Amino acid sequence: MRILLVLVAVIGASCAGGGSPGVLTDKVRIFDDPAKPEAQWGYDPKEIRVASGTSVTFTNSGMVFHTVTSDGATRTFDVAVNPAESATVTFDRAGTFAYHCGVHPEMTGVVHVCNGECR
Ligand SMILES: [Cu+2]
Repeated sequence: MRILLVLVAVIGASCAGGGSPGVLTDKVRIFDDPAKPEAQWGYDPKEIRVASGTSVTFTNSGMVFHTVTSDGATRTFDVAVNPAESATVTFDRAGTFAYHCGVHPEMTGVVHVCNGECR
C-alpha cells in the first residue's frame, strides 16, 4: 500500500512538469463504475488549474464512497465524498497539489494553484 502511494505521487509530479497546466475550472467530477476495474475510475478533469483562494468543488457522481486526499505525508487536505454529494477544498497557497482517493489509490488527480489569477 505504501509503495503504491509513493508511485502515484511520482507519476503526478511528472505530469505536472510537462507544460500541461490543466483545465481552468473549479469543479471536478468523481466517477466510478463497479463493472470496470478501479484503474478506470477517477476524477474529471484529472488535472485542473485555479487561482489562489479558489474553493474547488468535488462531486461524487459514482456509486461508492471516495475521498480527495492530498499526496505526501503532510495531508494538506483530506475530504470524504459520499455518492451524490459534494465536498469543497480551498486552495490558498500557490503550487501543485497531487491527490488520490484513500479507498482506491489508482484514482488520482492534480490541482495547480496559480499565484493569484491564472494566465
Ligand atoms: Cu475512491
